[in-house]
Amino acid sequence: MVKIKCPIEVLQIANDIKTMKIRGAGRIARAAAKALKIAAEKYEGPDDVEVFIAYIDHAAKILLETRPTAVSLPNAIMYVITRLRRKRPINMAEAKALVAKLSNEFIKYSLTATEEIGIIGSRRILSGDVVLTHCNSTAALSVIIHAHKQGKDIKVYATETRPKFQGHITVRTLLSEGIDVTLIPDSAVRYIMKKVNKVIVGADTVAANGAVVNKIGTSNIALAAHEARVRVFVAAETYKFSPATVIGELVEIEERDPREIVDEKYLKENPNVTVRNPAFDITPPEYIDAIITEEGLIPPQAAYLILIEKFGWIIQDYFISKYPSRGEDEE
Ligand code: RI2
Repeated sequence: MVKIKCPIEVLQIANDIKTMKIRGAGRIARAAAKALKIAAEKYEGPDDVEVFIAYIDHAAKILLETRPTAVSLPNAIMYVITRLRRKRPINMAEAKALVAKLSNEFIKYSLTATEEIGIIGSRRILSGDVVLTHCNSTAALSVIIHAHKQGKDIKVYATETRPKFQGHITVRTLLSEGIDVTLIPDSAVRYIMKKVNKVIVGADTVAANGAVVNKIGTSNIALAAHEARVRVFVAAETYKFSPATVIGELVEIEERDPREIVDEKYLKENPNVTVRNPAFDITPPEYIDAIITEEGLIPPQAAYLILIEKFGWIIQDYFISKYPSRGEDEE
């Protein structure tokens, strides 16, 4: 089949996701959906829906190869592609319009979900609460900002989040909302935990057993919170739940360039030192009190129910591709 080149704008978005110019699990998902819409608009191949779908698949593949951990990215792409395939558009105009519609639909859903999480989660924040957050999560910040807008008096500790220092973005956002915020180094978490009474973080991926994959350091925070009897809330839209984990797939943890930790000179002068830069870690469900989703506040153990409700047919497809007899109709 003819291979049509991916437009430069799509390659640019893919590169921005890879280099973290566009970052945050929700943001990269929306950017990927937008990139597919741009790909559809820029299509210059033959007037053949099958070729068009193969071209969209190719763009999707490039986007999927950018970052491996946040499932929001493949879920956003899957949202567009599976519906495009199922709908079977009869001509090019319909196919292009459908990709644009699905992309807009996903983006709107994502933005609304973040708002709803803020409203739902804010009910658990009380005046006088001292909240600790890690990295920079739009969903977690939505909870804090909603609570503040309701007139609740809250104080926030934000971790720096080495090596990329996303904590500074969190601080800027909270300050611009007029919220009392203190920046702390990641290593001060256990020391500060005495003053904290709630932890709120985001998620890149939630597994079927309720384990949460989030920015490296999250599991240390959850452990320190558990020791100090401080509640841990995770704010996560349902497209951050991973359907592949239902069939036993593991979540790949992204290892980034060591030069985000040390410079080139250090690496040259210390050839025997191995520097590792894992970007995420896994917090087991036992250390999480609740996950705040747009579908409501759930115990982490209910992740499977969300997955079946939201991705049931995709999970079914996974099973059919592995065990074809499952797809056969019963007598
Ligand atoms: P929202 C980020 O990953 C952080 O781990 C953050 O907690 C998570 O995405 C969710 O962010 P990175 O892209 O979708 O900074 O809630 O590596 O904004």
